Amino acid sequence: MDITSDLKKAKRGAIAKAISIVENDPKEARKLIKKIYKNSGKSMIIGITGPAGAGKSSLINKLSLELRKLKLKPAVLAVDPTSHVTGGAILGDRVRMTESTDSGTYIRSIASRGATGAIAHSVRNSIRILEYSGFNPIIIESVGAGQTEIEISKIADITVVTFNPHTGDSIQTIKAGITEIGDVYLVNKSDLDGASQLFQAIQDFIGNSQQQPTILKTSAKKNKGIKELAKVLKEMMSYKRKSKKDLVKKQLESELHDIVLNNVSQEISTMLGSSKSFSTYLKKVQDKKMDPFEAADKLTKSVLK
Ligand SMILES: Nc1nc2c(ncn2[C@@H]2O[C@H](COP(=O)(O)OP(=O)(O)O)[C@@H](O)[C@H]2O)c(=O)[nH]1
Ligand SMILES: [Mg+2]
Repeated sequence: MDITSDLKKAKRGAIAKAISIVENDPKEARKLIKKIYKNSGKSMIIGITGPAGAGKSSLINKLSLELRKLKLKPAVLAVDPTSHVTGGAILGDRVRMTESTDSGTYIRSIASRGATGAIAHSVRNSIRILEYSGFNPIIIESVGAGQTEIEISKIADITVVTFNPHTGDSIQTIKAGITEIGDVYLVNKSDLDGASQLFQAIQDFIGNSQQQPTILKTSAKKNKGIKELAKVLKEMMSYKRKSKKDLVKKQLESELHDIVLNNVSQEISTMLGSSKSFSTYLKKVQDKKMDPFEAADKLTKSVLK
């Protein structure tokens, strides 16, 4: 039977299967995306990023409940670079997010497999599946580990950056440039010492930046500030709806660009692998008869001919 009719009914098994296809089976994934592509680009994507242990999963668990009270139907994709290595991380998240799963929120971990391009690919297509199944917003939890979080902010319509008082390098991180990506900055674990100082520091540092981001204190543990966060996000969702179309256009431009670059790079890789001139020039470079740049120029020209 066609999986799409079960996806339309938001059947969990079908969603899980479809996301696995998108992650593991490029051929089948293409067939599936062909069927559901038309319906994509409708849901708001909320990226929630921050260092491991910032409390993102705990927060999202509570946040989903509040979003549902506001008549929204959230789903969560957790992009977890550790999930391949340690099952523990996923298990921990499952435990932390049971409440929201019970209430109907769909939650899924996606392995990031290291390569940023591959993450973006799986995430984008998983989003399409969740959109097809009627979820909105789609929350992406990502560990703030340099590249990944920048990638996620390309995909997200709304980006939430989380900090907590127990991360000593928070202010350093703030200064290191991720300040540009946030629509909302959270000081999570506000029940801990130092939250107010951190809140103040963030406010001083980015409060009067051009985007005028919202800065909030939340505690997943004490269930504080989360209702407020849900309200802010709902407002942002309707406010950003207007600019969403343009954003989607830009995102598709960058996706198409990525896919073509990826295709071309794979083809060229294969060509080089079996190319006689590659081994000839390589030998010259290895024997110090030609420098690598000259050899690369000649090879590039011959490949692009
Ligand atoms: N004190 C306190 N601890 C929290 C809070 N939120 C999460 N934690 C704890 O912080 C740890 C990491 O939480 P988790 O949600 O997995 O963080 P993530 O790695 O960012 O997803 C867990 O032990 C949580 O119980 C909070 O608001 N206050
Ligand atoms: Mg987590």
